[in-house]
Amino acid sequence: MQAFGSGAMTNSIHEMRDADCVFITGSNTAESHPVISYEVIRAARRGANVVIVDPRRIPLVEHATLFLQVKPGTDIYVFLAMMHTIIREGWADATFIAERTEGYDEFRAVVEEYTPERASLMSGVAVGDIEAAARIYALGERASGTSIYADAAPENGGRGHSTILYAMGITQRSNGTDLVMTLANLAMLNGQIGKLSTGVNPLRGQANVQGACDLGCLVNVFPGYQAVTDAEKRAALAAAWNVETLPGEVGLTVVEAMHAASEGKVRTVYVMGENPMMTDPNTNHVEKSLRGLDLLVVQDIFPSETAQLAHVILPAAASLEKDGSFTNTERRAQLLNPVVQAPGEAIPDWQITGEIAARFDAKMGIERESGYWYYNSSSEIFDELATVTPIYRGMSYARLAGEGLQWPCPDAEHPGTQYLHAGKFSRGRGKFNPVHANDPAEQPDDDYPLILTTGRVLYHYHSGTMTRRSGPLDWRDPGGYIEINPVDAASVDVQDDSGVVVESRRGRVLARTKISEHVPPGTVFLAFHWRESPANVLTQDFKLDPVAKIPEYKVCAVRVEKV
Ligand SMILES: Nc1nc2c(c(=O)[nH]1)N[C@H]1C(S)=C(S)[C@@H](COP(=O)(O)OP(=O)(O)OC[C@H]3O[C@@H](n4cnc5c(=O)[nH]c(N)nc54)[C@H](O)[C@@H]3O)O[C@H]1N2
Ligand SMILES: Nc1nc2c(c(=O)[nH]1)N[C@H]1C(S)=C(S)[C@@H](COP(=O)(O)OP(=O)(O)OC[C@H]3O[C@@H](n4cnc5c(=O)[nH]c(N)nc54)[C@H](O)[C@@H]3O)O[C@H]1N2
Ligand SMILES: [Mo]
Repeated sequence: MQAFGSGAMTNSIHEMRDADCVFITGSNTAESHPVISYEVIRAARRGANVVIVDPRRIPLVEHATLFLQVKPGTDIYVFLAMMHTIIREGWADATFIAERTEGYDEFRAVVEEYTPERASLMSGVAVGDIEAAARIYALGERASGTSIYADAAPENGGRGHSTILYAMGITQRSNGTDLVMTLANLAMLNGQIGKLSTGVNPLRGQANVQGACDLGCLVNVFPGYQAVTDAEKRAALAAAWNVETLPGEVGLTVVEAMHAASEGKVRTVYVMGENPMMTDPNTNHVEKSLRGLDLLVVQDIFPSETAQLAHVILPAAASLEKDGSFTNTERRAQLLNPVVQAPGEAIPDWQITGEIAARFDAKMGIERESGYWYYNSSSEIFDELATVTPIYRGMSYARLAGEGLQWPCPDAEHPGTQYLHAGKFSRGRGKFNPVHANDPAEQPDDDYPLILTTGRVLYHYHSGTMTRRSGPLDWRDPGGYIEINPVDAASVDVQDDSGVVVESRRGRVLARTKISEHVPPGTVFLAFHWRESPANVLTQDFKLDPVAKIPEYKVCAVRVEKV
């Protein structure tokens, strides 16, 4: 948003297969986005270079032409050194920088300080690999074959198309915002944006997380990313919704709300489709916060760990039991159709919310006309969304039938937008943000000598409320293990499948070991799916990213001991 004026995947999924270089960092694409990883493998088979920067030897490394195995939390030195090299070698796209961007000189002065030698010392990656990654990405070099893009031909300047994919390894960090801006800088430096098979592509997680953000399920914006602090936008929305005023203060993010609850400043929490007892950082603190509330409401499809603490549980229908729309990672809104009946008293979330809102109205003497509050169907809600959300304005259920539409889609004739920033950035000129390196908030020391990194595995989903009820998935991956390098296993004196205690400054969990060369020495990996070995008992919530307020799930310090 700060660099380009729009915070979403710039390009589309199917374009990846035609890229000349795919640069992946902080995304375990084959396990977290398997279908998207097929596009990466297609690109590799067609001769593209696949460059991966990640602390773990993830499955897609098998298809990579270059793998930079960084120490957790040190990738920013590598990105800065890549840009240092690109400028030094004259590989930058001077025309693009001059015509389409601003802030270059200040940015360049910062990058000057980050040599490949310094990055190598910090990250453990060889200087030659950093320089090779810089060249391949900047010039869009292929491993073999010729580009399908005419502007990549040698007689036309010869720069191939490079695309960046990233996910939680970049954002779940105490300097996550800086890291995202660094990747945006990298793309602009080489003009690798605003064209097919290029861009900066955050792979979104939950099926409808992009849609939830687009609709204003964030603490600082109304639908369509209209700032709550913008008085003009607030007034326009108040008029559309037929109310006198709308709140203009930015709210609390999830982790901030848990802190406010433990300080007694938040007294009621209404949780809808989240399981913070498993997925928020520092579980012991979360539990204390939730237990101290006057009222905890949990609206879920299953009795989750969080629901166990609730005063009121509202049973919701699952995604396959209701209609509605999902907006996926490539900004594509698609219709959802019920295929099974909801069990028992479960009803769709919008109807539960509508029933509650109607009761507030009733208290104030306002009678509802029909349906759930003001709505009779999810399609009516969508129509209202379209009227108040410029990027969705041209959409309706009728138009979403079939393949759906990609925003921005400003009017009823607009075909939707496959890739953003063609010719011009959403904010006008792209902005280079000068960003310095920063280290993780918690570093290993004598008491807690190992780095714990957390994340996902292919067969399970988050807190496991859904996937761990499935026999076949449990058979494929029964879980509860921590990945540890043979070197560290030897120093802790454990074999494969030994019982260990993993302890951080926040708490301790029991786990089984899985000895693996996929993690480098000094780093252990624990997925956060296992209620018997809950990773978030260990993670820290004291230092958040200053802008996004995301916790540093990817780096904290632990010790491992045999039991
Ligand atoms: N099977 C499965 N798929 C899922 C999910 C699931 O639970 N299960 N969840 C969905 C959701 S909501 C999301 S957000 C996505 C998340 O998708 P990903 O972000 O791909 O998932 P993570 O396992 O968190 O992996 C992050 C990657 O970052 C790497 N990493 C760790 N530390 C660092 C670092 O310091 N620097 C860099 N550059 N990389 C680092 C890890 O080794 C890992 O490869 O997955 C979605 N897909
Ligand atoms: N250590 C560590 N922690 C992490 C992460 C990490 O990488 N490491 N990743 C973070 C990320 S990216 C994410 S997205 C979060 C995920 O965190 P959560 O969203 O808390 O995890 P889920 O298990 O997906 O929980 C969703 C809940 O919604 C319920 N549910 C499913 N469908 C519906 C529905 O239609 N309606 C309602 N009302 N409920 C429904 C499920 O049963 C479940 O209880 O975890 C975060 N936590
Ligand atoms: Mo996520």
